[in-house]
Order: sequence, then structure tokens, then C-alpha cells
Amino acid sequence: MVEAAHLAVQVGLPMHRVYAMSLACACLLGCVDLGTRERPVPQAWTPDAAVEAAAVATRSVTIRSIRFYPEAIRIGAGETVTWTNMDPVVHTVTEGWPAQAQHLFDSQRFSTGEVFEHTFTNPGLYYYYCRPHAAQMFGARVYVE
Ligand SMILES: [Cu+2]
Repeated sequence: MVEAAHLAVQVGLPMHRVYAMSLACACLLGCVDLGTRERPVPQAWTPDAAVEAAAVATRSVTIRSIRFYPEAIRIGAGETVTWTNMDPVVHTVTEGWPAQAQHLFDSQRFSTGEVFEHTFTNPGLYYYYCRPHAAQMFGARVYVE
């Protein structure tokens, strides 16, 4: 239920609905690859004023010193974000939260000087983290308007 709780916070849905959605998703996992698909616009999703205020209008994120810069960005629907790894260690850009089993996108590990891109089709708030550094690099977000 940890991931369901995160999802509930993310989209503002009542827990029982999230749990029902989780079960529905679990039934589909055998035949549907969720790795590259966008989450549909949640019915209950509304802009979060605090996150919106903190988000920087840019499509470029730099990874350095085991952090994402900026940590919160704002883009338009249909735009592509690039993440550039400027650290001497590998990182990932992985949608969701560290406890989550399935991800809407996942860069896999990429190393110094390499770039990962993802196009966000649907409006919403997308959190992501780095799998090798899940204890430090989590809660970064893309606010798609
Ligand atoms: Cu990392």
C-alpha cells in the first residue's frame, strides 16, 4: 500500500479508488507494457499551488552532485524534457517513488555526459527518482500544464 499511498497523494484520489485502480493495473501487467506509457489525466487532479510556484520553466535538467537541478520544473503538454548526467557515476530517471514496482518511464542507468529524454503527453504532476540513489534523489518532479 506504500505505492498506492504515494499515488493517492499525487493525484488526490480517495484511497479506495486508488486501491481498486492498483488491482486493475495488476491484472493488466501480464500483457500491457506500462513502462513507456503516460498516465491518463487523473479525474481528480488539480494544480498544486505550492508545487507550481516552486517549478522552474525549463525543459533541461542537469544531474550533478547526486541531485537533480532544478528539482521541480514546469513544461507544457507535448514537450520533451532532457536530463544530462554531469556526475562521474551512473544515474537513472525513473518515474514515481522508490517503493513503486511499475514506472511510466525509466531511463535505465546512464553515465557521464549521456542524455535521457522523455516526452510528456498528458497534463499532470509527475514525480521521479534515481534508482541507484533512491535514498537521496527522490521527489523530483515535472509539472505538465
Ligand atoms: Cu543517481
